[in-house]
Amino acid sequence: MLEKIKQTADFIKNTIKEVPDFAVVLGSGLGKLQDEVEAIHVLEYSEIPNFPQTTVVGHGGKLIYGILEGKKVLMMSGRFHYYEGHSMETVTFPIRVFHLLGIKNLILSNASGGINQTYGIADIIILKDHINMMPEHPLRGKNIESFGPRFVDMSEPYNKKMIETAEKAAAENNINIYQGVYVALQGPTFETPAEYGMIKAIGGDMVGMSTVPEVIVARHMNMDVFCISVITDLGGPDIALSVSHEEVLNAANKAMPNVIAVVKGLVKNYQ
Ligand code: R1P
Repeated sequence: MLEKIKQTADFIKNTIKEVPDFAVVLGSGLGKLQDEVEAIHVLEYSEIPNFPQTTVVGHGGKLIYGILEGKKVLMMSGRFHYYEGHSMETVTFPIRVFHLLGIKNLILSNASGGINQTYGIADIIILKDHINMMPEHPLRGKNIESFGPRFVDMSEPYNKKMIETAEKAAAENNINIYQGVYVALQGPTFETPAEYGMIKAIGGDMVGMSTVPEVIVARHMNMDVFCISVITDLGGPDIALSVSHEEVLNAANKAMPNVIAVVKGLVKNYQ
């Protein structure tokens, strides 16, 4: 795998020829953020060696390099999920590549189901922590010391300074924003009411099927990580609301102006 990661990083390096300040991963239905980037290079995943293809609606399949708020960003429009059948190595492959490109800051985004009763549809939440309930750990197997240590500190999975910077951007734009704990499950089923009850009981504010493997691998390599989540559906132990992926995409779309304002403010002001 290491050889493949190097090969992919070399290919991207030869194209963009600069070290981006930030890598950004776009979650379900959050693709509009890419329109904010003054694109310099757009690479289809299909033309990048070793890059998997996206299979989920609402996830593009493009790597965009360009300028956002005066900063160099490499934006991944479309991510890979474990439930698609990928191994954890494949799910987190782009994060390893970002590291070899010299990128230090990672901004993630996702669509999630809200359990915290103060949340409403299309609210935006900054991840302050997570609970990993995925069936496989992305760092299982032989450790590659050049990436990071065998045992990884996770006392600050989400960078406090990035959170503060994003909070300020939200306040300046009069955007109501929360901080919450994200619970990662395998999917692809949405949660049953009893599962929502469990997530609430263990301290989760929201639930989704991505992100956490990417965070773990990024922290393994000591990257600074930030994640913003859009509440696209609501659930709870006593609430049986049906949900579809289409509704998820619609709610994500509704939240886009706020997501864009917060991410732009973060990119602009985080040093
Ligand atoms: C379900 O609608 C999909 O949306 C979320 C869930 O994890 C699942 O993949 O996608 P992202 O986490 O990629 O935003």
